[in-house]
Amino acid sequence: MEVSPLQKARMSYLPKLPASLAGPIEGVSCARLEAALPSEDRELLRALFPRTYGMPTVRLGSGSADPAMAKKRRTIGVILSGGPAPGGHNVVAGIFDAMIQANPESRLLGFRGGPGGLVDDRCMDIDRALIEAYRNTGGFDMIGSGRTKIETPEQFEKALATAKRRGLDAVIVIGGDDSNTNAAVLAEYFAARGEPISVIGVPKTIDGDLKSEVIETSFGFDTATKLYSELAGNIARDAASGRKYWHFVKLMGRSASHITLECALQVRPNVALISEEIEAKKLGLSAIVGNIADSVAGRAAKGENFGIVLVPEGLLEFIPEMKVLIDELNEILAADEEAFKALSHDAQRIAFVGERLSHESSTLFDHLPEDIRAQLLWDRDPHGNVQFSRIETEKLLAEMVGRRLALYAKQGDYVGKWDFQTHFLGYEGRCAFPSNFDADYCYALGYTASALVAAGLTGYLSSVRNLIAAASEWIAGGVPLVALMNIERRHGQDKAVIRKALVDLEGVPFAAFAKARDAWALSSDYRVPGGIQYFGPAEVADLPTETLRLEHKGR
Ligand code: FBP
Repeated sequence: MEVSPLQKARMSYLPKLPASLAGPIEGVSCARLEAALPSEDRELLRALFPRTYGMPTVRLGSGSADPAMAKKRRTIGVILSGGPAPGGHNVVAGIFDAMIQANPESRLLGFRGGPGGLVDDRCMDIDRALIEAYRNTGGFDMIGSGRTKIETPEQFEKALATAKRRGLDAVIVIGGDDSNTNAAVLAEYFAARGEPISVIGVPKTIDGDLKSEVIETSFGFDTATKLYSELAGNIARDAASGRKYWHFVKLMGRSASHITLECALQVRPNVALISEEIEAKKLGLSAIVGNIADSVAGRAAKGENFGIVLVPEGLLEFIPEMKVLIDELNEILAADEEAFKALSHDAQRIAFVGERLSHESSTLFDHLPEDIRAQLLWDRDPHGNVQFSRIETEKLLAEMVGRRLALYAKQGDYVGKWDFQTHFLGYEGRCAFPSNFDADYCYALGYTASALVAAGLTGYLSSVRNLIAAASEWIAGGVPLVALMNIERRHGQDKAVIRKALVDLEGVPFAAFAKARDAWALSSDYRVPGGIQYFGPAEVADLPTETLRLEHKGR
């Protein structure tokens, strides 16, 4: 395969490692710290995960491990799970390099197409040649990804049968909150069956919502937000050049608004909606539209009939009346799944749910444009999530703002020219070449995952922190997966899942945004971050996100 000049150049990039992992694996000690417990639903989680509940956080350091254990010949299976995120291939490279360094006879198997690959035993050998071809590249195409939820007894049996057939010592799941829920459940299942097969997770997702005290960020967030910020900055400059459009830019990130917040800090748009704030302030759709229309009218009064609005992908679910509607839809679709699936037209589907909704939700549903109503009824993903990437929230808002401005104009509160463009930035950010930060972070996470396997642990999430410092000072370790879980309603049932970390409205990144946004609403001083730099001075090429920098400042 012919590779691009950039790919060729990136092949020789050597990711940096924390000092504690730089030597041989038998020189890595594993200190068990205090027990890590979930912040809520403890009794239920203890009952569901009796063998992996209450384990300690661990820290890897320079020291000595049991050499026989560390250098054991192992077969490890790896799964890339959920949406792609830049750096996944470097995680695999980190796992591979660490296990081969410990024992050159060890073997890495890649399960194809996500967790379903383990269930159905679809796998391939990952050898050095394959690793070399994918170092520092974006994408998950080395082995593919998928979103299968492992939950039926038959799926567990099949996963175990595959693991035994392939002689696996460990399974490493590289995934987001749902995928690591799979990892937690699998670890418990193997332990309950007395099978000595480790299950270790790696925190992936561009959404940035898989984090905690010890997981400072998920990988992929850095690269994806840099790419979206570049594009949003360019769009803002185009708006200021053409002076005729308001741009409504929806940004990926299923539920949490971390991506939107980071892009706002980078670009300084006229409006950026933060779903978590909207939920906390119980702002309805009408109030949100009013806020945007006020910014448009204010700018029009200065002769500036252009601007940029950033909209988080999952916004609708955080608007109180929409959340009630979506919850009701989820229950209806789960309860009457077969009857609903038998319907073949949008109009029939809309009528079907319309009859079953409460009076308030049915009134709201009726007022939404027909294409949005249809999009709200599209299939949930295998984990029960509404697929917000497919709902055109940016269009809904732009159209509603247009209607509100017409009203303002009638009242004499708006004199201006209204025209808009809509964009969705999502898929284009998930497979970019990882930034230097993500290339290093991913490699370190993979290396750490291998070291956790070598320490005989199961049910842990690989953790690398102190990420604002030089990579040599990063701290590697692991956090028990169950400590990150809570109970949530999915597919009409209560389920134990890894808790999504939403934007902290008390946190420093949000405070920085909230302080500046009133000025941004009327100003055209957009900030244009430009493209990701892979080479050049560290202050340009190795910059972490504003979110990470400000969060560290707040510690
Ligand atoms: P993960 O949580 O699996 O990392 O997925 C992230 C994401 O990119 C979301 O931001 C988005 O809503 C979703 O995947 C889209 O999923 P799909 O690739 O199935 O369309």
